[in-house]
Amino acid sequence: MSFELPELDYGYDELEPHLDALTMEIHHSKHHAGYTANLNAAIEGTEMAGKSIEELITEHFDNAAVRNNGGGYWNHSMFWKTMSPSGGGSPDGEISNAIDASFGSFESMKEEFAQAAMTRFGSGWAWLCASNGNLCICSTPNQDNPLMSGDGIPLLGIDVWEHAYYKKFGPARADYIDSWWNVVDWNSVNDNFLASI
Ligand code: MN3
Repeated sequence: MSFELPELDYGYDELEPHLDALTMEIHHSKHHAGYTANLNAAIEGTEMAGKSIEELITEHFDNAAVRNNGGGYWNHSMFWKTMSPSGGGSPDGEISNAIDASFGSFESMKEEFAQAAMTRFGSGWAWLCASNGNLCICSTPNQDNPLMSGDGIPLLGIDVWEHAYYKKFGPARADYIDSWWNVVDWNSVNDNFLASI
């Protein structure tokens, strides 16, 4: 069994003007496709073939090809699912209550999340996670994620590799983060939260 590049639920241009179509196309059809192909190459013909992506990235963390490409596969698959042309605004439902309980307010959570994304040196991700009944924020380098370390179950993540924003925003990572909130699909984040508890 091999992994397939997941299709997006929207067109490359449908997150405009917040995320540009060219970046979306390259990010999905080149970067994510590359992680997918390299992951398949790393596991083909080994005892790892047939394992779930979660099993691969947690049980074979010490295998650099699986860690990097499996992480890239998992992280981007979640990233696309938690964005939508109809996204943005503020959450409601269970995830909203959980955010208020853990951070005091939605605005406080956004500030802490943006800080984690801004201070991730070099390439990586910032995450909103569920952990032991609370929500928490962290960041990881490269294509690592909190599943690998057991630090939490990711509910939402932002890719802060330069390939995610440089064409439109140049070095202005803060502007990319500001813009990205406009496409976050809180219904999807809420679904991830409900699945985590
Ligand atoms: Mn990426």
